[in-house]
Amino acid sequence: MKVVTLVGGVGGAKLAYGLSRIVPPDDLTIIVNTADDFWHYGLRICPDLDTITYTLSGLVDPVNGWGLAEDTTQMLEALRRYGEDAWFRLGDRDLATHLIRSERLRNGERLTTVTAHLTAKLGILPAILPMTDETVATKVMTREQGELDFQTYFVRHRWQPVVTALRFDGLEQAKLTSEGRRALQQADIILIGPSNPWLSIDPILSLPGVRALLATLSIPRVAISPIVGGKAIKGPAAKLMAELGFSVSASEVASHYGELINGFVLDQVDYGQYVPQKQVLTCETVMNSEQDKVQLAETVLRWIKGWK
Ligand code: FO1
Repeated sequence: MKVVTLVGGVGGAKLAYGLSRIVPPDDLTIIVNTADDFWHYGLRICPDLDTITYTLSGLVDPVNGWGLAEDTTQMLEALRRYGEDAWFRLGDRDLATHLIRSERLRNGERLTTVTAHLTAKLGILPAILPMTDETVATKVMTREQGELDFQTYFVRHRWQPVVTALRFDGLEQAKLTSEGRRALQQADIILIGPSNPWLSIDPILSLPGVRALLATLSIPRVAISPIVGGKAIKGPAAKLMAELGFSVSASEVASHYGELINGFVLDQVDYGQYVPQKQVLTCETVMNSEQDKVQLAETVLRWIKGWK
């Protein structure tokens, strides 16, 4: 059973971790949002790729859900000595990832092969694929500050400005990688992780040809809601939905994906929500422990395998 999962940051990483414990590595492909990526002090930072990589390798900071566990901040302190704001918290050990990646990208390597190198060195067996090798950058139009780069909105302003619109710069020139395309074409199951639909999953789905490709695949295409009991498990999904004029509910997430999905997983606290024209699984979706992650992956895959 070949499983492809589309994911963003922390929520998606937890599902990917659960899947990696139960799906043979050759049968699992993780396609990751790269529209959060940016250049910072000459370094190429790919937060979602790194969150997935650190989570699967067991190195992730368990408190933040991103960055490396027990990392230190001496570099940031040194930056501040020069009067720098140092608003983006790059840990000292985390820097190694960005140094290697930036050097290799500058030498003309694709982000796909750089990521394969980094993940292999950390002992990760499933394929972790950036959605594209080209640059796509989320731009956030806000009421207070006009248009902001994604990390400026998300980290510097702690996602407090009111969002009026989103756009993905560079999307028209970007393409899904050949590896990602092949994985989707050979997939038996596609799972959209409990990541932010607007910020993390839409950039992947909006790459030229991706929605059309998914529509040709007569296989289970299932999304897991990141909205539980009218709240986001983590991050700005609920606030953003309200600001963009949507009701904040799991069923609204299902209708956002529309016909791209034919199955939807919502949390047991949302039991009974109206999700038309899809197979629906209601179960515990909040992943705190390692066991929760494996259990959600197992429950969802078992349910899908039972589809008629
Ligand atoms: N998120 C924060 O909220 N504050 C940070 O200072 C921060 C630093 C950071 C450094 C490396 C990295 O890989 C991720 C980092 N993140 C930080 C997380 C990340 O920027 C966001 O969670 C994602 O872009 C949203 O998915």
